[in-house]
Amino acid sequence: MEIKSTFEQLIKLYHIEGVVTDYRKIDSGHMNDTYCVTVNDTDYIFQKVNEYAFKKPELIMENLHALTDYIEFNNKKSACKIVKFIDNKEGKNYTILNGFWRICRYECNTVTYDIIENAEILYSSGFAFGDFINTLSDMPLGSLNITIPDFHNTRKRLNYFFEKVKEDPLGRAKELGADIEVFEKYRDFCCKLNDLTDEGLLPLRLVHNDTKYNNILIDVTTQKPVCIIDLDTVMPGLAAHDFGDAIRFAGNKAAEDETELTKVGLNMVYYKEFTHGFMDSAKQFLTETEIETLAFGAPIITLELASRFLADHIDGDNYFRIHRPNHNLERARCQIRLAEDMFTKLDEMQEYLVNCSQ
Ligand code: GN1
Ligand code: MG
Repeated sequence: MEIKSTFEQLIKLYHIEGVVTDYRKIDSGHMNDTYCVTVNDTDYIFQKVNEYAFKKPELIMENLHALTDYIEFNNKKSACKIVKFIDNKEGKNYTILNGFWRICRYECNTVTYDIIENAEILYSSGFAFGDFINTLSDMPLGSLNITIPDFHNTRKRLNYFFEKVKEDPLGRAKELGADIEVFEKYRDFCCKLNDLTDEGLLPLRLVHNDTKYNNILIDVTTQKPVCIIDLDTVMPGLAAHDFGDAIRFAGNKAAEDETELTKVGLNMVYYKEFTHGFMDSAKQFLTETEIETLAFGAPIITLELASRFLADHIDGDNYFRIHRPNHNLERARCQIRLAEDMFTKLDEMQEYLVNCSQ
């Protein structure tokens, strides 16, 4: 069925008056299908949740209710707001109609960035992501559903990767010896956060778990964050995952899938701006051990993602949406290159973090 007629049917199920006058697909994000849909003169975001990645999407939507209720009832003042989906006529924040849909108002005058051109805008986003964890710090861990089990369990992610290498269903792994070796080399290192958590040295917190820079809507005029989006994986996790993933994305000199690997690397100016902002909101609650883990959280989460991209390539690209052949392989190689560059800068990263924590 034509997508426009799905939109037309959907709005009838909501308190949205008018007709669909325009729509366009928004191509950022590797999971969900996102559209900007204009109904008369008002823009909305219509999003179809990926049911391959999220086996029970209603759990996400329950979490979103719980998060907004928590923030509203407790009158939490945060640095920026979080995305809120509209209720349909039945009072539900999602609708099943040729898929699992949710709708929110489009935030006017905002943009998202895949690559950052100006380091100065990173301070406030770092602050916003740190503040997000702080805002939820009193919410009981058990009040949210687990939407993807073991989401940032790096040890399990690597075990799965090596299983896929062994299985090699499409014969793709046998040509990837040099890439696979990287994961053998860093496997123990990558389990450091698992080890510290198992030893009870790191607290679990409600964290965002997907702190890509394009998951913050930035005001076009002020260049300040307005709204944190993509709350699908807010679950108990580690501060180092949120910090590390944000650095992985915003700190990279190049795009996440850059194929010219000499362009890829950690920009320390970006790193410092983001870190300064993050620590200004997070140092009040982070433990000393957590602060010690933030810097190496960056290469760990970067290699974890590289292993996920590469496992998906080996498996036939079932999970991450690709835009060209070998796209997941290119993404994986870019992330490996980035992690290797981070390793050469770890001392400097750590030193800066310690300065910010004082
Ligand atoms: C996916 O949905 P999106 O594109 O924001 C993925 C993240 C990865 C990211 C890499 C549910 O995020 O874990 O870090 O791609 N989300 C899920 O760009 O797997
Ligand atoms: Mg996402």
